[in-house]
Amino acid sequence: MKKTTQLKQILTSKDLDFIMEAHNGLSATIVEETGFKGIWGSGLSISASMGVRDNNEASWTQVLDNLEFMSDATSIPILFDGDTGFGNFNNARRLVKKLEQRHIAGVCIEDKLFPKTNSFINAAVQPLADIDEFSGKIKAMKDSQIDEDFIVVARVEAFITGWGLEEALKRAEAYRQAGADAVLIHSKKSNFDEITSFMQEWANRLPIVLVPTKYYTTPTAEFEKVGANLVIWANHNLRACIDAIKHISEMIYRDESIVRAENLVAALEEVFRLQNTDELHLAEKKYLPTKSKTQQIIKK
Ligand code: SPV
Ligand code: MG
Repeated sequence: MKKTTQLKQILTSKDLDFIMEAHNGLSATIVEETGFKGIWGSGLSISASMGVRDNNEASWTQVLDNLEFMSDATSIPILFDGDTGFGNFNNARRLVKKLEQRHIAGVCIEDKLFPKTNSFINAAVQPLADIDEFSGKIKAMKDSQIDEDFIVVARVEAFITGWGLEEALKRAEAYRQAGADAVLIHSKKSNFDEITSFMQEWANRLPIVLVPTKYYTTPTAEFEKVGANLVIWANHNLRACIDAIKHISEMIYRDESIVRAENLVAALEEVFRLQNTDELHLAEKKYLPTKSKTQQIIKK
């Protein structure tokens, strides 16, 4: 099944589904192997793994190149964190074109201004996009997609920037009318109150996506109870890498030896397996001349 259709089904099915952050081809491969139905192409994680900030410091084509590796390595859909769409409606619709060419299943855009800042940094002073301008951007994106199943998720940042329920609902409804396939309602609170109040009023008008990074102690059953469709585990693979790399680097630095580290890291064979090295061996047998033939050519 097409990746776009897979993501559409994940979003529209009655069951609550989960997608997991990845930030390069390797982590995307592992997310798929683990059993997740989809991948979150996190802006925070991709930028952090590039050693830059989540402020659109990496150009959108640099991010796209990274996404292409993720997409090539996997067969489950990627929902890409498209930040604010990298400009106005015109940049955003070109983004859709380029994502479709790379078999990315959908994109999420947030109603803030370019260059964006991560929602958990100085959120109260972050300006929101004009509703009409952002709605036009969504319309342009939906009008430009070639695959009818390509997904555009509209992310509402009203709660993040300190606005209330009324503003969040007004924005979500405007984006629904503009053609968004789903709404991501974001909250930086450590409890689930804002989301619960939103969900009561929203009443299933469109599929809802949640990112429980800050309200992570809320039991998953609550997400189901309020009728959410998709949960994004947004950054734990990146954070796991940071801890693992720190731990091993410090150990090897102190020991001036890799003896202790050897059994604490993945075996080299596992690296080769994740790279699908066996496939190349089989292809070499099929496509490269056999040794004896090569030797004959060299002799001649
Ligand atoms: C990301 O993963 O980049 C997100 C989610 O946008 S969050 O950082 O929680 O805002
Ligand atoms: Mg992001």
